[in-house]
Amino acid sequence: MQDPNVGAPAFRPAPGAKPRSGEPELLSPHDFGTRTASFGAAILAVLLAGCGGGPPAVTAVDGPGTSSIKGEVWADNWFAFYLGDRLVIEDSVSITTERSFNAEAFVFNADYPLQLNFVAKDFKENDTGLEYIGRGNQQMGDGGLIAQFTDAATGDPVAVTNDDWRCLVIHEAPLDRACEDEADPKAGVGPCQFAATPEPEGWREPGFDDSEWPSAVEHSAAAVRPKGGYDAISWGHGARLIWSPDLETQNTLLCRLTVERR
Ligand SMILES: [Ca+2]
Ligand SMILES: [Ca+2]
Repeated sequence: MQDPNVGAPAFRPAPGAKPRSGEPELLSPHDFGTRTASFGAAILAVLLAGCGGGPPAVTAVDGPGTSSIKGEVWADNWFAFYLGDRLVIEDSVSITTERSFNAEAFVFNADYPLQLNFVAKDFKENDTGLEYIGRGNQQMGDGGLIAQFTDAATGDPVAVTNDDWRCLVIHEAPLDRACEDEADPKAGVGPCQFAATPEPEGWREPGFDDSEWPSAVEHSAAAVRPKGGYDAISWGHGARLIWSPDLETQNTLLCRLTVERR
């Protein structure tokens, strides 16, 4: 068979055209600058990702209210934040994303008193409470939540997570930690029992009586081992990592705090 290149005329691609393999790529000065810039941006993105990223972009959330409040939140693995009954923001990374660790920063309007409400979830594959089921690293997984709220105009502290908050556990599994070592863990079978309850009616309302809810438990960074995004935020004003008592088996929490104007 005849080689199609034999006798073919010398080929010079138009500037910017995709080169055929084995041929030098010709770049106009404009292309060269553009490609160098995008290459630089790509390198920067990689470097930032490697460092856990810079501060998260601040999301502006529309809504009524005369005070502008900035919220910063890091959760293992996922959160939804409500002002009273109004959903302000959900963790932008799906809980089903492996290692879904990230921080969120946002600004929203509010009127005092503030009713701050979180739904916080540690990832679980199913009601066994386990993750990586059937893999070598099958485990209970652990949770953690930290948040700070400041006045967006003055930077003054408004609220931080600490043991002033009340947190109710609505999903706990496994009830026997031996479930973690089961070869074929099944929810509700053997040591893999679970306790799941619905959200109490009206719990996000300012007037809800949470006096029976346990106080949040402050956990050390050594215990929570906060990952991606946590270091991108300068936590101040006494903000603490909180959860219920058991970081591993208590998987879904409702946490609330009422803030009067200072
Ligand atoms: Ca987790
Ligand atoms: Ca867990």
